[in-house]
Amino acid sequence: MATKLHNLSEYDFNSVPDAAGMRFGIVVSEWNHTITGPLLEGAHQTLLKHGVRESDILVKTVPGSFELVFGASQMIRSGRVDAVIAIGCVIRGDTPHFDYICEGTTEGLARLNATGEVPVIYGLLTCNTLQQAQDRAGGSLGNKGDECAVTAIKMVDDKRTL
Ligand code: DLZ
Repeated sequence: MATKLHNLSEYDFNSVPDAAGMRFGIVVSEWNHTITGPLLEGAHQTLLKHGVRESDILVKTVPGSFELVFGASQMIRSGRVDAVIAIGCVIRGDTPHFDYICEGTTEGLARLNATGEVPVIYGLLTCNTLQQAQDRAGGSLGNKGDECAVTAIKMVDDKRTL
């Protein structure tokens, strides 16, 4: 896809609704924490920048990306969040494991999105190399966490205005 043509952290600040009063959950994978840490930080800071209160951001860690679906589902069931951002990073290895984790996680998050009341934002990096992940976690292509936070705010606003 064309992330190379688009910096993940660049957006029109004024096009993002005021997020004061909105509540967000961030579920983040411990696997590849050198990548998911900066993604979490990006999402967190961007939410604050748009008026979200610190106390309205709930952060939970899960062991790996495959567990993001369950983590997001639990956050939704808690009734404490208006949107969930799921953050993970899968890096291709020598076996087909990569494909199964990517597929299972993506399918699970999509299912939550389609059937639920709460939007789930897709912050899963699926990379062939560590360098590709670093480029998207605050490196040369920006930070996917920033993009996810902006998307989450827009989705909560959309839901309120629809
Ligand atoms: C097992 C595994 C592997 C090999 N690679 C990754 C990865 O690159 N990124 C990631 O988030 N998780 C990985 N995992 C862990 C799985 O997501 C999951 O936690 C385990 O299979 C247990 O369900």
